Amino acid sequence: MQAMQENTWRKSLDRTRRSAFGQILSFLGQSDLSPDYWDNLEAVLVQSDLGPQASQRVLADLRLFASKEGVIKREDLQSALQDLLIESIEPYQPVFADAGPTVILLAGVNGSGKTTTAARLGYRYQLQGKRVLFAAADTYRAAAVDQLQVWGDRLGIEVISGEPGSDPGAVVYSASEAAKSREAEILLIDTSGRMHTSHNLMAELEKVHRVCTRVISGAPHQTYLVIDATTGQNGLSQARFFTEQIGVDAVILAKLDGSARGGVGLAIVQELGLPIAYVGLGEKKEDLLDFNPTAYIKGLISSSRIENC
Ligand SMILES: Nc1nc2c(ncn2[C@@H]2O[C@H](COP(=O)(O)OP(=O)(O)O)[C@@H](O)[C@H]2O)c(=O)[nH]1
Ligand SMILES: [Mg+2]
Repeated sequence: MQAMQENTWRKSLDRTRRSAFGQILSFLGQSDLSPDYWDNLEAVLVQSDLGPQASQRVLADLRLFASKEGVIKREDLQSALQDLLIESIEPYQPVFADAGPTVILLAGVNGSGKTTTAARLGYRYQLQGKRVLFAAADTYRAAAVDQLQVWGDRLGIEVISGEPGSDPGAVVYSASEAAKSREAEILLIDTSGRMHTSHNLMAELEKVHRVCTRVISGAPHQTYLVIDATTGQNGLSQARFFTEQIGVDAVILAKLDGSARGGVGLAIVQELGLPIAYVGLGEKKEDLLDFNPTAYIKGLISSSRIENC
C-alpha cells in the first residue's frame, strides 16, 4: 500500500524531479566538497523553488552533517537531504467542529483548482459517511455555479447557490443556515478568485468569513488556500498575500501531477510556515490525497531515472 502510494507520488512528481531537482542529485554525486561545491548546490536549491531562506537553512544543516560524518558518498548525502526536508515538514491534522457543521472555506486565485477541490473534499467526506453541503459563493460567473452544480449532481451533494452576481455573503448565510437545519456535518464553501490583488476580493472573503462565524460559532473551522502547483514561485507570493489578508490554516497544492514546479510546496512550508493539507494529483473525484511528506520528498529527490535529465 505504502509502496503503491509512493509510486503515485513519484509519477506525479516526474516533471519536477526531472527539472531542477534532477540537478541536485547530479551535484550530490560529486566527491569534492569544496566551498564552491556548496555555493553551487545552494544555487540549484534556490532554482528548485525551495526559496532563498530555506535553501540556506537546509544547506547549512547538510554541511554540518557532511563535516560531522565526513560524508562524501552520494547516497548518504541524498538520504541526509531527504531526511532534513522530511523532518522540516509538520504533518497536518484537519480540525472539526465539536458539535454542528464543520465549515471549510476554499480560497485562491481563479483557475487554481478551488471548485474541483471542493468536489474532491466533498467526495472524501461522503466516503466517511458524512453529510456534506456545498455553498456556491463564487457568484461572479454563472459558469462557476454551474460547475459546482455539475459536481453536486454527480456526487449527490446539495448545492446552495444564489443568482449570478448576487452577494456571496448572502449565499453563505443561506448555506450556513441550511447546514444547521439539515444537520450537515461538512459545509464546503467555494469562493471566487478574481483579482487576487484587489481590495474587493479580500473584502468579499472577509465578509464571507464574518457571515459564517455569525451563523455557526467557530466557523470557518478551516480556511484552505488552493494553489496551482504549476505556477511555481508565483504560488508562493499568492500564499503570502492570502495569508496576510485573510488568514490561512493550510495549503492545498492542486495540479501537482504534470507540474514541473512542484517544489513550490517546499517553499510554502519553509518560508511561510504553512502546512500542506492535501495535494491534487488529477481532475477526478478521487484525485485528492493527504499530503504525505515522505512520499513528496522522495518523489522530488531520488536517484533512479533522473540522471542527466
Ligand atoms: N491535472 C489536474 N488538473 C486539475 C487539478 N485540480 C484542478 N484541475 C483543473 O484545473 C482547472 C481549474 O480548476 P477549477 O477547480 O475550476 O479552479 P477554480 O477557478 O479555482 O475553481 C480545471 O480544468 C480542473 O479540472 C489537479 O489536481 N490536477
Ligand atoms: Mg471555481
